[in-house]
Amino acid sequence: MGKEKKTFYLTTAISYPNGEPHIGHAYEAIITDTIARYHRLFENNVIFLTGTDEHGIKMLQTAKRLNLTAKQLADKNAPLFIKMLKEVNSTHDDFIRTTEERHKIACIEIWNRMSQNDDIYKGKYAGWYSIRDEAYYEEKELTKKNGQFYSPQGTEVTWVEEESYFFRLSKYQDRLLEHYKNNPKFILPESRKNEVIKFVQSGLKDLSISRTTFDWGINVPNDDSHVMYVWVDALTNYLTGVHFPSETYKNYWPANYHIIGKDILRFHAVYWPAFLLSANIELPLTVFAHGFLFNRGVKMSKSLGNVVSPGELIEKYGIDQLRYFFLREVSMGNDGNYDDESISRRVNADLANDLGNLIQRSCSMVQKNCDGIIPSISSELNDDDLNINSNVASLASRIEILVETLEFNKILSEIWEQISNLNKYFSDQKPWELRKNNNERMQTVLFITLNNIRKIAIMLLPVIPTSSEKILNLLNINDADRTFKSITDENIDISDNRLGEVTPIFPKVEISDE
Ligand code: ME8
Repeated sequence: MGKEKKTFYLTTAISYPNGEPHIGHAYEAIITDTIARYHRLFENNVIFLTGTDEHGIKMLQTAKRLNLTAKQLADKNAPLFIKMLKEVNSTHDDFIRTTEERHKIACIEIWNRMSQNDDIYKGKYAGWYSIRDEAYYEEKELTKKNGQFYSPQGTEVTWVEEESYFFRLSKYQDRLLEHYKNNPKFILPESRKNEVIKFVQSGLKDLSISRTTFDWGINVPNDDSHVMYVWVDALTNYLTGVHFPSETYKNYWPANYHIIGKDILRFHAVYWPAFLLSANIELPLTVFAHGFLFNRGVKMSKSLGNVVSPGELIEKYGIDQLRYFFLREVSMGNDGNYDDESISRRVNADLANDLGNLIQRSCSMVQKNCDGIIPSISSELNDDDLNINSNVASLASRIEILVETLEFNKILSEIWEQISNLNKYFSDQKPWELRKNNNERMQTVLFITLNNIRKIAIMLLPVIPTSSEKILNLLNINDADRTFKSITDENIDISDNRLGEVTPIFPKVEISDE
């Protein structure tokens, strides 16, 4: 029996399909997909869930404006999210739509469990609500401009008064604070943790968790006049995705990571763990809040006319190029910027020049001088050979550590440091001169270069999957030898492999002078 696989469950937020997917949705899918791919490469048993959040008043209002029912709007837009995921090369295992029957069953179950724990009571809600955020706010959190109140996210709020079921959130204040203290990785990055702790310390009020003034949602058990608050419904998707309430959900639960944007941290780090504590379900291990992406420092908005669809960027640069750019340029947890110049610069300098040229130059030499067959080590290894080998190989364990903390920009800068060392090795050894006077040494240098390119391509599989596959195909590497373990496996010998056709893997992009 081999080593038992560790299960690894991770999720994105589920998107509101009240419009088309935007670059923020694509960014979140790319990050989460990269984590999932690394863990599969580490041979863990991964489940990666994503989907759409289809209930609530925001969906209903947009649908009305478009003369559609909310369900028609969801049916029209959910496929666009599925298409976007395909375009970014996402390897999610499941796509959940909250209008599915399986999800209703999970929501009713969690509601009943919270109710059985005496945490739900009927009352009357009178307070502020933001439809854009689908969130309740206290007046002290709002700002007033020209007679209109705005939420901390800058969205309009309206006054709501209606009968509502309440969840005893206040009861969980101390247990939440204790959980944050005892589980330092529950909220990441560290920089966002304090804002959550402060919010909870400032005193939690019970939360309104049902609505009566519209019916687009999941009915409250035994009371058809109420639908569940959309966030109770939405958060429960993470349980539905692993077949809750069937006991088998425990095969994957607790989730390892909920990957979400910084604007919805309160729901995930305060409300969600409180619901779970009430329903006596284990808490997820980490809620990671990523930053927002801006186009030249400006938030995308229809009124500014600067909305770029993920599809447009992918068409222009290629998906691996975009995945590389976001993961390299944006430090996880911080906001990030994108614009044509910075994407082109990264693609040309890092992918086309540093990595692409190295592959092109070394493989062309094998093509021309070794009949297209990777040579073997034919001379004694010297210090230069041993150094580059050990530097590249030691990256593997570094990456395993950096994947834990999701530091993708560090992973990539360390990989590129070694790509640069390998370029230097290749230039210093001058195999084109060795060809004339020391064929054995030339063969050794070519072997070492290609073998380290192989290792680097495996480390990059999760980030630039299609291009890494191309590199590994070029080197004729078996499918079974494309795991993380094979990076340091001494038994893998690529000499005698016949190279595929040597063509540029990363075309250069034109830099516009706009
Ligand atoms: O919030 N940059 O859905 P959503 C980066 N349905 N990420 C961004 C972004 C940007 N410019 N704009 C949005 C919802 N996001 C709820 C979630 S989960 C149980 C329910 C992120 O479609 C945002 O932070 O508004 C969120 O994580 C995700 O995109 C979906 O946002």
